[in-house]
Amino acid sequence: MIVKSAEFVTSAVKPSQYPEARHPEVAFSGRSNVGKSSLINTLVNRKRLVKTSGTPGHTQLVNFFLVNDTLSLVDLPGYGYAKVPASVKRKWGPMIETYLKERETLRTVVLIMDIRRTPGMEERNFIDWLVLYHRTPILVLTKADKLSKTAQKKQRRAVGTALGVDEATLVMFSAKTRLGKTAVWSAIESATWGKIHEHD
Ligand SMILES: Nc1nc2c(ncn2[C@@H]2O[C@H](COP(=O)(O)OP(=O)(O)O)[C@@H](O)[C@H]2O)c(=O)[nH]1
Ligand SMILES: [Mg+2]
Repeated sequence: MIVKSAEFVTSAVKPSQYPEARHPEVAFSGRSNVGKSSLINTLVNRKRLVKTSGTPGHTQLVNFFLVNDTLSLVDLPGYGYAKVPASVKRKWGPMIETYLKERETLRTVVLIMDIRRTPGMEERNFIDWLVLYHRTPILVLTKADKLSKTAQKKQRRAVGTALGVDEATLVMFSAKTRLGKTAVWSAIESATWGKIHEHD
């Protein structure tokens, strides 16, 4: 994907605030602080289109962005962060569930995980749930730069086993080195338009 433009559209706390569903949409999900905003910024070649943060768990907003006036990117609030108050968690779950179930333009979900942390039931359940709703996710292991090549390979295998998926389907990524940027775009493009675009 050659990104010519990327703009912020809106922030929403509830479905009535979502922008009209006019473009194919890709949602990004992951635990707070996993590197979700950094990944989106890397994809669109921007430093700060999406705000990154050292203090996770605060934004409980769904942020919408538009790329090339044709593709909608959605930054979902991070889940599984202990410091999020229970009241927020109670609201977050149903809100995100409704979005993922009912957004008719949603083409795929990019599930971002820290390569250093072997995922558990939380991720397995989430993936199963997504598959049930025909939202088979693109699985990305980010912060790969934090591990040596050897450790990356080892951890990729461990994550594949933990999730019960073929490790070849796990996309290695780094916002720091831009490793995997083209691979993530290819996966998004093929999920969105059904084929891998020739360019980029
Ligand atoms: N080394 C390294 N740090 C990263 C990477 N991606 C994100 N970070 C850092 O991780 C922290 C959280 O990133 P952010 O994108 O805000 O995470 P979010 O809460 O999931 O949106 C920030 O300090 C980032 O600079 C990466 O690929 N490599
Ligand atoms: Mg973020």
